[in-house]
Amino acid sequence: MRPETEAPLHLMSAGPEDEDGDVSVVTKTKPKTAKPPLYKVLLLNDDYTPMEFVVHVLERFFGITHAQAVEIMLIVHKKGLAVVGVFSHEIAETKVAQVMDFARRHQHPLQCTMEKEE
Ligand code: TYC
Repeated sequence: MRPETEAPLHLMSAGPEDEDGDVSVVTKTKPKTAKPPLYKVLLLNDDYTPMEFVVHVLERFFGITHAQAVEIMLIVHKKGLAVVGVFSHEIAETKVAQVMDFARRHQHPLQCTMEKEE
């Protein structure tokens, strides 16, 4: 657009082209909204909780298949701990509470914790 013919902002056409054939493109930068942090839910090994109980907990509260649950349980058993899933703070807190409550009610010392990612 030639500067000398430039109209005041409030009189400018909203259409795609002005009288010079210039196409106006509205560019907007999206305001950045901080991403909410994610939390890893960790399952810890112990010497007393039965393997089948851990597998059941994983299937029940983390919606994974029996085969995946066995895999994760064995990782925890061999390595000491494993990440079971990654969730928002609220969901992670709920999962931890569900696992801890279920283990306590069955008198198993199974421990589940959460940890902020990165
Ligand atoms: N180590 C337990 C056992 O030998 C099994 C176990 C696995 C316990 C995973 C806790 O998070 C756990 N019975």
